Amino acid sequence: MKIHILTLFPSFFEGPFSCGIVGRAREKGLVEIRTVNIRDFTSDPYRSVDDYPFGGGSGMVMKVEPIWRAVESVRDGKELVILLTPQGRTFTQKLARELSQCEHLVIICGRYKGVDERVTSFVDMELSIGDYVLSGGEPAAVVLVDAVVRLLPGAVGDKDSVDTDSFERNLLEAPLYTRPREFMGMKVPEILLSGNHEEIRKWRMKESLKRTLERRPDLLEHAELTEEEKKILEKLKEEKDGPHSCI
Ligand code: 9D3
Repeated sequence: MKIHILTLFPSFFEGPFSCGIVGRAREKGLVEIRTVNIRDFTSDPYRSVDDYPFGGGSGMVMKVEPIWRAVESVRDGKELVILLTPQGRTFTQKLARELSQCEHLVIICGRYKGVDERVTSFVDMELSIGDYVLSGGEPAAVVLVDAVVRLLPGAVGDKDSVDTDSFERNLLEAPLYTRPREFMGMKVPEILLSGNHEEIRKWRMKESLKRTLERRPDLLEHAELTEEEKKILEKLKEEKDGPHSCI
């Protein structure tokens, strides 16, 4: 996969893309990530990338021509052009999976108040990473690239840990423990020390469903549960709003 990131702050990405799974995926040649400085595509002596908004108002707007030229400079006919904007559709694990099938992603990071509306005429997709205000598209690009690159075959050592990731199944995971067996009086659940793999599997399934029901009931609407999971969930729901809560 090839990824181009169009930005006014190429150095923003030096750390995040050299470390961890993304850094290793680059070293292995699974992905080629390049930053493109939008300022290199200005044509005036001041190299201006922004200007005042027509119609007035506070703040500056990113100009359309430098962004257009920067996109043109990386086109290969296979690109999917993404604009990161708080007004885009929300990025999800499902979309990460779809984007991981693309040959070439071109990601435009906005700054200031936003980009000239005409940029949307040459982008394929507008994405947000969630309902909070960032100061630019760069941190969102780091999130998007991380979520996509770790799905590339060979990026994560243990394939299983990708498949069973909580959002791949719309379920939160069961609690995890490692040594020591006791910490400040808090003991690791006996079942996990028992060596009984079938009982451990059932315990994890129940804890996973319990957590999801308590913390993210919205996820359960999209979860595809096995018959075994459905039975456990029904029991958990009964326990939750059973006879005790009927007033
Ligand atoms: C709050 C009103 N605006 C600021 C004057 C709009 C605005 C424009 C640009 C708010 C933030 C930004 C910069 N953010 C992004 O470019 C961005 C973003 C985000 O802020 N939240 C979640 N996802 C994304 S993707 C790009």
